[in-house]
Amino acid sequence: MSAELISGKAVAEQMQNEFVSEVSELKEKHGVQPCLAVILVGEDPASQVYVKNKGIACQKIGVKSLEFRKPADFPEADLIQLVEQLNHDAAVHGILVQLPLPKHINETKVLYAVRPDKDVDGFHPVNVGKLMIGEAEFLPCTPAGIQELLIRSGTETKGAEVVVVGRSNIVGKPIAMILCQKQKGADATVTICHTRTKDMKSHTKRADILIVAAGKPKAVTGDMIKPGATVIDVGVNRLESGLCGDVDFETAKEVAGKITPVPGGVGPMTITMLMKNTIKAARLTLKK
Ligand code: L34
Repeated sequence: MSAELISGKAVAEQMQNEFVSEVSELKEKHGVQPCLAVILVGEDPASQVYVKNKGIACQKIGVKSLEFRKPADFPEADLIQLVEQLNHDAAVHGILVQLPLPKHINETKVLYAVRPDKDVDGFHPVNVGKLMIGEAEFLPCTPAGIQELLIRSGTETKGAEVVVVGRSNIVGKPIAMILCQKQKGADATVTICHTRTKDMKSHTKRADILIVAAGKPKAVTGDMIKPGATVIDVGVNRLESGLCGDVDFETAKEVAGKITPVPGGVGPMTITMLMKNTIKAARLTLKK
């Protein structure tokens, strides 16, 4: 058996095409061009690729993109000052500080500094809290992209056993929270596994939907997957042999019913949901 491929790349392209007309309408009818400010501190090679891809998406859709690239030793206080300056700039609708940040900077402190109504990442504690009670304005981009892929691939989430491998604030915890909400495209029974989980396989084997954000290449292999399950691979690892996910694709695809590839799976969806949130942030200013 060979699993059906869930192409994040194709879904992303389709959604981004829809955004093009949405953005031009915002411009024509309301004179507003959505504007995203992206801050990148340091020279992490992966972050540079992701930020570049975000810029390309902005350009394609007609979102104005401002990039602030700062050296690895950029002081925390200066970073917070830059965020505050963008908070006050009415022309900026969305602010994103690319993670991870260099060690000398307190990430939490920086995330607190972003105005919640410009927090297109959904990382500010106010937005994290709203997500928890089902009132989110901005869903974090990677989890939102995962949910969209489940919906568009026709994977039933209602009543499904979802197992999430990984408990990060960016992916594991928020996707678990999203999928257990009493809402369309959710309503699942969710288990979160992590590095201290006993007998990981006993959990992953039960999953109708297995979401892997372990941060470890090929951490999940075919023998850990329930036959016919939908497998979402969130990992992007740069090995000498090229990019690979946190799922061992070769063995997994023989067991899974549907599976996302790396690259071309969740990554492009993360960027697409960022575009969605940025457009939404621009719309929100019209109501004020
Ligand atoms: N603040 N930091 C903040 N917001 C985010 O939403 C992110 N994330 C994660 C890392 N740090 C962040 C991203 O943007 C991960 N992430 C991300 C974005 C884009 C891609 C992957 C992860 C992506 O474009 N992936 C391509 C492959 C690109 C490559 O590495 O060559 C793919 O097809 O998967």
